[in-house]
Amino acid sequence: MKQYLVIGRTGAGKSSLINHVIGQKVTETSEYVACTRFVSHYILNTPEKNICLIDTPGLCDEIDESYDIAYLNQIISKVNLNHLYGTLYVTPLNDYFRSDDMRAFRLLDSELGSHIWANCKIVFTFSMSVPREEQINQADRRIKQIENYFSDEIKKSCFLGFSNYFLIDCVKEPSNNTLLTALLNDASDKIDDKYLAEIHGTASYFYKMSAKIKLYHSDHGATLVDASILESNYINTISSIKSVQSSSDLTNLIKQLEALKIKVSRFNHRKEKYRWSNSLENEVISKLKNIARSINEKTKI
Ligand SMILES: Nc1nc2c(ncn2[C@@H]2O[C@H](COP(=O)(O)OP(=O)(O)O)[C@@H](O)[C@H]2O)c(=O)[nH]1
Ligand SMILES: [Mg+2]
Repeated sequence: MKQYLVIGRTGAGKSSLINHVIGQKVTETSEYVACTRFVSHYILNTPEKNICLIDTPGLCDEIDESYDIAYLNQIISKVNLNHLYGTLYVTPLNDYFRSDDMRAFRLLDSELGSHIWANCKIVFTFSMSVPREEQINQADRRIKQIENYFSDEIKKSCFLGFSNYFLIDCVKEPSNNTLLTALLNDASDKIDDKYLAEIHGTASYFYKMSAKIKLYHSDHGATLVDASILESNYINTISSIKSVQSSSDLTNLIKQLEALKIKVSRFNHRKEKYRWSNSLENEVISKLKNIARSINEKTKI
């Protein structure tokens, strides 16, 4: 079953959205108070497919900040994060990108792990509160702000953009079922064979380098012991690359390679072009990030 984690500020319309997608009132909503205090799973069964939407309490609201860690721990203990199919980030279209949203992104990224962004859709609620002709521009503007925020401020994150966006109004346009249809047919997580071949092809770099490390380690300031540890790290990477099948695998791989880059960056060849961290970045990481971006672009509606 495809499981989606539904996140966003209190009052963004997360619980309303879940009721809207499920087609009946399964979870409480409130105009005035943060009424969702617990993480809850809601399942929709259709004859062909099932989906599960996971409602969460809003992070970084005006109430006591100490709640955030308790809420995050609740998510960690109640949700099998490795089995998430995607994330729905819910935000009102008639709002702006606030500092508490930024803090929520930082906390989610550091506490739940970057892989929650692997197939992340942004759902703009309250869409009918914005004139129709301005809706798309407003949505595009906010998506840009969030994407820039990640690239400028949460540099270590594996967030590579939203895979889809939706304009919904749970109150004024309750019969719109575009989101439900998209969730039932969501296959954006499986990578096309064309991209898979490019991703798997990057393994050749690690075959080549695992042989070179032991030959040239002293030019890089690495001992023979360092070199054998790195050699096995590089060889292990080959199997991680070969097993990539989905967008979330790709996100995890990029994360693993970023960690490897940090590890090898303490070895410094005097010529910049030979530095292991530079070649890893230029020959592999940036290529994989571009592939991930193209995959995201392609699945946008
Ligand atoms: N007009 C309008 N009101 C909405 C929409 N989504 C939620 N609301 C209202 O906003 C309030 C907060 O919604 P709720 O689902 O409890 O937000 P949550 O805290 O994110 O779960 C409720 O009064 C909802 O009726 C929407 O798309 N349009
Ligand atoms: Mg709620």
